[in-house]
Amino acid sequence: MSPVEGVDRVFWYILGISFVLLIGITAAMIVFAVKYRRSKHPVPATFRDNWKLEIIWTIVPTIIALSMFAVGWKAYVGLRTVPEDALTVDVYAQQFSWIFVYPNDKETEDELVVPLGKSVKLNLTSEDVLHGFSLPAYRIKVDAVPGMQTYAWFEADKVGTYDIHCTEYCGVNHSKMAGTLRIVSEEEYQTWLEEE
Ligand SMILES: [Cu+2]
Repeated sequence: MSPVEGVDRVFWYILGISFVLLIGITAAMIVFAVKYRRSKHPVPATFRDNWKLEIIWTIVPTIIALSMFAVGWKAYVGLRTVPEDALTVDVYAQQFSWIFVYPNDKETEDELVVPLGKSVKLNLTSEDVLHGFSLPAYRIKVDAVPGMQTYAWFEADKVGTYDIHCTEYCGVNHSKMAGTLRIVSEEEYQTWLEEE
């Protein structure tokens, strides 16, 4: 399972459970409001101490929450485990652009170009303030922190162009701090890499 599938699975899993709960709770509310309305039950009944019920409504939500954690943890591990053969690109965030540095020291601004079929590891840091590297197509959102190195990775599995955003408010031109990821064929990448 790719990290993208992992993240999407958590999203749909939690959304699905939320949806079932929403429908269930709303339906129960309506049924109770109608069935136990004042005109039918003028004197309210009192219930105390129901161990069975209390155990059920403690254990069942705990299991649901833990299962969300388990599904989320699996996706998280996928996002954090970089394949060994990954191509490494250093990423420097600065007000207000992204600098990409390739293995041969080629440098680009706001444009990340990578070859199709490769895993790409991004080593992130910031030259000034806190920035956030976000690549929604690959479900990546990692802070770029001054004086610290963070990382992200993705599998470049489809030719195309994808948006990169800054997701930490970093100054007046934060909204303009965007870039593009371009996934190209291996040959195209090699030619591009050698270009001045
Ligand atoms: Cu920024």
